[in-house]
Amino acid sequence: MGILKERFKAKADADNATIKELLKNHGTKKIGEVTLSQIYQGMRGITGLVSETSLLDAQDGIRFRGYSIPELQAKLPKAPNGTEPLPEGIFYLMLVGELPTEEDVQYITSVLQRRSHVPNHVFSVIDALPLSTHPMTMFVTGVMALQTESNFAKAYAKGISKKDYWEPIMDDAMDLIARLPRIAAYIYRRKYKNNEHIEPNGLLDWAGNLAYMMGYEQPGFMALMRLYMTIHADHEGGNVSAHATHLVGSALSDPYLSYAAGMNGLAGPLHGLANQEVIKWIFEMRKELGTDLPTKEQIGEYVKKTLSEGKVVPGYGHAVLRRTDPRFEAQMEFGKKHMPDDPLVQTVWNIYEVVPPILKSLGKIKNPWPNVDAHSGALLVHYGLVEYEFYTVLFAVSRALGVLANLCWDRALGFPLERPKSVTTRAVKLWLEGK
Ligand code: NMX
Ligand code: MLT
Repeated sequence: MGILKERFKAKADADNATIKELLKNHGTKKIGEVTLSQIYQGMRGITGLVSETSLLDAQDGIRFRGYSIPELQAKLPKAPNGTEPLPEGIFYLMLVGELPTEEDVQYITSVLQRRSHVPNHVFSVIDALPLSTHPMTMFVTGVMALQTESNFAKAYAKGISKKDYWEPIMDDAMDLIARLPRIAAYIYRRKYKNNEHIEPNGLLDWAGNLAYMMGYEQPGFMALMRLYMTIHADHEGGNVSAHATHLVGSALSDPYLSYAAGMNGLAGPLHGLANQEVIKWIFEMRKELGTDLPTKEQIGEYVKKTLSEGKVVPGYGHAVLRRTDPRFEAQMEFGKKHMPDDPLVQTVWNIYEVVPPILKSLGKIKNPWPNVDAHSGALLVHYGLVEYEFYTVLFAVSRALGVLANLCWDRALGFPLERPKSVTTRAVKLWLEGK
């Protein structure tokens, strides 16, 4: 057993004891009330899940095991001469519950390097799809093809005991995380770079290697990938991709099946696909207005037009947050440092000034502020990554860290099959009539 497994097991044993005690003493305490509106309105505000890796506060934003994004930027180990945290560190933090040392992060990097081989049949399956296929469809198809490698599925078929589930789940999680950059880069090079592929660089960290295999070797882009992979990793348990992964995992579907389910959710425009929608929307605006740097007045008119056509303003609003997303702020800081004069980045900042008052004035939108997706694309375009349909794949690679760390926890804590109760409107009416 490696150090990661040892430390995870020790933490899981301690947490299991805590939870047992907690439920023994407080198991019947009410944690909230559910109104009729809530069950018709996306279960917003209902506390119904446990996710140990991160916690989202409407005002404070996301905290990973108690640490905010600026704190993690300061405290997590960085690549040699690097400025941004290595995402291996946030993965360790989510799994073990403590900040990693430089050595811990190097250990994770080396494990991921060792496990990164992708079998050929995965590339054959991706190659069988037409080039016009959306990159997220190629990505999830590649992950499904990789399911042949699941340790958990094999162990379950052999009759593994419940108490040992967590171990092959963690092996699958590490294998899958290790292999995703190769699959993502393969899709990128196949679809956009003439099918000319770049072999992995065994000396690079996980995010640096992704950038390298995609063909982006600039230090700025590598730094961006490390930041990007860190800040997109997790957003507590109720978002669509985390919740879907957790739900499917609760049927003891292995991590490949569960993660693929989650990423099918990430591919929706109200969730992770919003990052492509933002850049598509800005490119369309620039084309329609015939300028690369629209004025704030022009942006305002374009926003009103978008709303009048019954469409959402992509990158704005959130189901939980009621402030500017700290992940947007982290990217804005990166932009100020690396590319303050880039017209697209400046447009994102101008949109940030124009959109919130317009959305507020509508009266119905609970959060008029930008989310993570409002900024990410502009930074990628700056380094030449203009193929916006690919952006959600990058989000998906990062989100693997959070949802797969969660699956390890789900099995280590022995969480059962998830199966909430549903009702029909007829049943609701009868209930209201007292029948
Ligand atoms: N533009 C226009 N209308 C909006 C927006 C927006 N950006 N955000 C919310 N609304 C509307 C929403 O469609 C709803 O309208 P209606 O009552 O007619 O159905 C109304 O405002 C109330 O919605 P909220 O309660 O404020 O938001 P909700 O929690 O339902 O949805 C989002 C949250 C994120 C789905 C929503 O804000 C949205 O569609 N935003 C644009 C898409 C986006 O940026 N998604 C990315 C989220 C982050 N991520 O990566 O996952
Ligand atoms: C996320 O990162 O998952 C999004 O912000 C959506 C959410 O938290 O609901």
